[in-house]
Amino acid sequence: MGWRIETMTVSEKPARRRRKLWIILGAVVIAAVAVVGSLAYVSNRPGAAPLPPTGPNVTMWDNGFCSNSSNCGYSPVSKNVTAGTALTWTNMGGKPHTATECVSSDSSAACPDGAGSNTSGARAFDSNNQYSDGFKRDQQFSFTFDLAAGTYHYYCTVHLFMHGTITVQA
Ligand SMILES: [Cu+2]
Repeated sequence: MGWRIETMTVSEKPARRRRKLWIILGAVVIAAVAVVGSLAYVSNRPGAAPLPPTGPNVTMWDNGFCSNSSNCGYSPVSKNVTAGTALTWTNMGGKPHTATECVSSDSSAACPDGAGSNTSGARAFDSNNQYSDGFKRDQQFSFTFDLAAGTYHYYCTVHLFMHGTITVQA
């Protein structure tokens, strides 16, 4: 009699405990998938580009994340200036960004349209010369466009999908 009771408690308890462990494990997996999924959603959700600033200015923006061209970039993307104008980029986002002029050795991901009007092979402007790892919120970078008329492509070396152009007019 005592022997039968002992086998029952020994054989039933671990099975119930194992089922409970599987339920807990399942809940943990579901919670982890939910957390990863919502993080992926938040980091990839599109944001609205701010209105372009007035004057010779370009805003760099992001919505706290910068994962594709729909949630960060330059505003305006294309800017016209007359030759000799000093143009200022201001980072209004939460991520570091750069304004790096395209040269022919850049990858097609960074500069899909090539180097544009810069045929020298050396960058006409690059904010990395002033801020080595991109400049941060409220920091600024200026460059005086004493360049030949034409369109100059640039990108962000931190986020290769951030593209912009400055067109210098005589
Ligand atoms: Cu960037």
